[in-house]
Amino acid sequence: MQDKPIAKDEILKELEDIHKLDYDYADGRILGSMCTEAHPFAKEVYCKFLDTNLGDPGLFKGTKFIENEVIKSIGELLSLDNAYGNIVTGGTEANIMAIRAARNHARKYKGITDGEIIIPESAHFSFKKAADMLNLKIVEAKLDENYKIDVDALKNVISDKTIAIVAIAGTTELGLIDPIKEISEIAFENNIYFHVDAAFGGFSIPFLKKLGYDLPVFDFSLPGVCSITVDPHKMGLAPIPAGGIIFRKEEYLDVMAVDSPYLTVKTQSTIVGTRLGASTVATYAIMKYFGKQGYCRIADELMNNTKYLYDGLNEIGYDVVCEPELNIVAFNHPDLDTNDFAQKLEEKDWKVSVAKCPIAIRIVLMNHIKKSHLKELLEDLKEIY
Ligand code: 0PR
Repeated sequence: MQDKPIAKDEILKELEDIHKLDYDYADGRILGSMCTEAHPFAKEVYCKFLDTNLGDPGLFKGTKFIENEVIKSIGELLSLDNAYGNIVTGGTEANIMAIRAARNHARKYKGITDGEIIIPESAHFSFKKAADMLNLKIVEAKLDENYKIDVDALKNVISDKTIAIVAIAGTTELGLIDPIKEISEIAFENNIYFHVDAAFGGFSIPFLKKLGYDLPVFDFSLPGVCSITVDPHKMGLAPIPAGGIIFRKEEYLDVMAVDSPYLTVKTQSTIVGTRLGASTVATYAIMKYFGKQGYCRIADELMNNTKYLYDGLNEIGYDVVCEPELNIVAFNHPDLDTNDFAQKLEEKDWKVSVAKCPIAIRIVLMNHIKKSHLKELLEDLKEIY
């Protein structure tokens, strides 16, 4: 740090220049992100609540009330009347909380001290962090030919040490929904904690179903489901950092509680102590602002764009990995190696990401990618072909 203060204008000028290194969602070039530009109204609300700290809720009773309301609303969206949980920093923290709840619950009620979690090969890497931090062993459940959990393979890896089973509603790479109903039954019968990672799909599947899209049930209406991750900062169009963890029962929060003697509350169950209230309030505001109708409109629009890209790719002759269930399309060039293909797209200034399972270019059709961008992309893809 320099000795003397610097004038605001000078600092702002410097920051503006540095900010130019960042890609802008509005350019429509970011094709592999699950985040998007937050709605201007959400940003406006965010700024008003920047000083609030949900880590000491007795001091911020209004903001804590809003967190409870958001959890209630998301819970209702997921067919749960009395939801418990928190708005956290993202899907990673939400998944770690779910696994921590499962581990502590199994330790307390089943005496399991060297637990295992069963996750699909398609699971987000946040579960690897969870297992590492919580000293758990990962057991992978194989996928079937459609890149979804193979239920029989899953049954075979359940053991006395299994403290949680994880399934995904909207996989990171392909946007697919695992056979959650079948897995819920298995988890329920075996009295095993079942967590659904709907970080991506949680804010679109309920709306698409409402519109009549034929998508499987994935929520708390299935008795085996104990918790669901659903991220406002992905398909919810809320500003970062806004992940959501919803628990069916309060006891899952209770088993994680530690004493917090000098706070305005006696215990704390979240991982993070001092917690920003702004993104939670912005989530509340944007959910009210859109309502179910608004989210239905957005989800439908994004699926239309997805179909447009899917059809366009097939028309040119690209190998599309699977028919999209949600707004992600993964594909390969019939001849080129995927990384070389990605390089060609990078040269044309498209920011793509490469999926690993299977290896393919993956495009997440978020709100910032408009039809006009897709037209441009398809033109470039025609050229590369
Ligand atoms: N669960 C699923 C199913 C996810 O896809 C992700 C993130 C997470 C959990 C973790 O969420 P947080 O990143 O909020 O902790 N999926 C994307 C990914 O890792 C996130 C992402 C977002 C990646 C923007 C790139 C990007 O530009 O691929």
